[in-house]
Amino acid sequence: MALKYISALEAASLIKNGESIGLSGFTPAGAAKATTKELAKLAIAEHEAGRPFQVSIFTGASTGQSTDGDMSNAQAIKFRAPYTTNPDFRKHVNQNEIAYNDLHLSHMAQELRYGFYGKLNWGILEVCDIEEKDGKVRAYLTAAGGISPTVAMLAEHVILELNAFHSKGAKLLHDVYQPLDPPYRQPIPITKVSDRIGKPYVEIDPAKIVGVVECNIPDEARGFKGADPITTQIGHNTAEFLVNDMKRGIIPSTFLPLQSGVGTTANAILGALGKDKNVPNFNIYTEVLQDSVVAMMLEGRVIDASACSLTVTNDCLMQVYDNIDYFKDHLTLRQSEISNSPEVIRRLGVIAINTAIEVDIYGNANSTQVSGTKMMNGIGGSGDFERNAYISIFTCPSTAKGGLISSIVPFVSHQDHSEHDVNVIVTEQGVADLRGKAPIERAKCIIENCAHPDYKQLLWDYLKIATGGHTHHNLPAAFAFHDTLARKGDMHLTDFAEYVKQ
Ligand code: 0RQ
Repeated sequence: MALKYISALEAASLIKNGESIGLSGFTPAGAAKATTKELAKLAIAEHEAGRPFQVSIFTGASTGQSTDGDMSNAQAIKFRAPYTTNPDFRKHVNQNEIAYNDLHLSHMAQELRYGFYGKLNWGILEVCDIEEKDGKVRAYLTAAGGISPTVAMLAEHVILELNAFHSKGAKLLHDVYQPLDPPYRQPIPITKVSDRIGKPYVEIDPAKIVGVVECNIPDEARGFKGADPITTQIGHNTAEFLVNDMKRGIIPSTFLPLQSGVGTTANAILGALGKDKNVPNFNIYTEVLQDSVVAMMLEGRVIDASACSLTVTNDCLMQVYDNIDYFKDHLTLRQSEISNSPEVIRRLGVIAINTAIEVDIYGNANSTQVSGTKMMNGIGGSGDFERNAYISIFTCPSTAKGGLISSIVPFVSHQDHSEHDVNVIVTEQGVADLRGKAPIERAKCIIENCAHPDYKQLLWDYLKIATGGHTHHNLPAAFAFHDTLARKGDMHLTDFAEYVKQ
């Protein structure tokens, strides 16, 4: 059966108001983008003609400007899951215009299959190559595994974006594997980072494919700000902590695979670990591979890596494609439900390092909501990894916004990770090792080691007025830091007397 080639505009025109779309990709890496860019324009035209036009969008994680940005600016997204980093999308979510469901990334594909979100009308997959064999179409993915096999299986209609920007060599990186659903699910047979357990392509019923859109569009992943003295110090503190744990025999001398989240701090930590001569060459089992890891792989510092996406700058992506003979043996791209699988993370003993917006004195962490109400990015895979890690580490600078905000607070204003899932907190001030500590000991350890000197006394003062049983709090004053920030613009000005009857 010959596949039909259509334009991105023709593809977009097929999608109707109220329908749901599943996209390839994980972060902007490998995200289908030609069709949604046209869809955003069509939505604007529909709105100008007085007709409603909104769709639901599901992907592996976030996407780039062509989908999350342009579509949200066009008021064309009704519902979106599971993650985003786009500033335009963030603005519309925080204006309450989009129903955004922020969920653990390992859950997305299976929840679609379980039917939690109803019918999936469209699947749009970005591919680097297409083959027809044995009556099936083999679609070769580009820079990410995402939820593509699930999308291809569930969608009524499929559009393939054949993006010539990606090298066909990308197909050598993929291990496509979709587990069966309960009660038939089997153990995922990954016992080391480099294991491959699936096929290099997504198999699709050709009858579903309505068209192939040829395009040549760069990936929309952005670079991160370079390391500054604070993130560099967090990196050093984290590396030193892990080396000590290795010397004490807690981490085996062969080391354990590392996961590191997204962002400036995450990049700096990996950079510091790479430079620390006490850390042996190591493996990475993560969801998002950033530029710093690709560089370390080329140096042989990182031996094998498994990820869901190559969320790298386009220069870095080209470096991978140019050295594909090396990377095909050392780098594996997987589906998000495998890269982030609790089962595999716990089996491999992954050390998880993610960044929090704020943490409280007991170790609860907020990764997503500024001041408890404004969405930043989403939980991403941080919960998948931290909950199941060998050692669960959260990092953050001790202050934000030039010192007006303390990242260590009496009580988190939103909770993504509970104290039960957090072993260690690292700021540029130091390291709080919370393992084996009761709540009050945790509070003292965090204030002493992680809080900024400007905020230490205020936090000690809070502990003095906090009472109770096992965990001490003063509920009227628990959000005094946040309330003071909202009223006076500076957490330094917190006065507990305003909250507590003397
Ligand atoms: O704001 O952009 O206006 O300057 O938050 O903070 O310091 O640049 O740090 O790039 O490491 O991001 C938690 C957002 C940190 C990220 C978060 C403001 C700060 C700045 C960004 P500006 P930095 P980073 C894998 C794992 C959740 C998902 C996750 C994240 C902006 O790490 O998205 O871990 N994590 N996924 O000023 C108010 C505070 C603040 C604050 C920072 N306490 N109050 N604003 N900021 N702390 C990825 C995937 O799953 C795909």
